[in-house]
Amino acid sequence: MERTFVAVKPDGVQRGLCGEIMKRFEQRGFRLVAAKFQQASEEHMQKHYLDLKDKPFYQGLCKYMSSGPVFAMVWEGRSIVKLGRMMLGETNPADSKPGSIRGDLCIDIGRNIIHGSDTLENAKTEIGLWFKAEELVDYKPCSQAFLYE
Ligand code: DAT
Ligand code: MG
Repeated sequence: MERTFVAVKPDGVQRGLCGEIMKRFEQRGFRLVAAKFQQASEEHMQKHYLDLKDKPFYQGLCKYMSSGPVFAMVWEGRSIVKLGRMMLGETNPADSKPGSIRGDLCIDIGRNIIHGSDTLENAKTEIGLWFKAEELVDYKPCSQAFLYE
């Protein structure tokens, strides 16, 4: 099983889309491992997006991401890093297919409502940045035998 880090961005929170986004991960069959609602500091967002530090939009992105609350989550399931990215759609909502979260729910690349880890390695780093080990809840979901052969 893999874990990935997903966060509803300030625009998604303000637009009331946390429930819709959680619903999609739940209905796919993924297991919620951790969740927290918080306003992150700009320094925290700079660490989160460190790999983009040379991009022209980096400062604005980090400022924006710390301008309001985000809903941070860890989800678990088979191949969830890849499948989660497919559920998100492309970085630019204009390139995202209908049926994907960004393709259904947003328009602008700078207001694309959701973050999801792009590699297993980044997922591990991001989960460690946002959550303490004891915040990751270990439990046995009763649906496993009906989700996986
Ligand atoms: P993703 O969120 O799909 O992983 P990313 O990691 O390349 O995309 O970039 C992080 C965020 O930065 C992205 O969700 C929105 C913003 N962003 C990316 N490219 C941008 C651009 N060309 N102009 C403005 N914002 C951009
Ligand atoms: Mg990314």
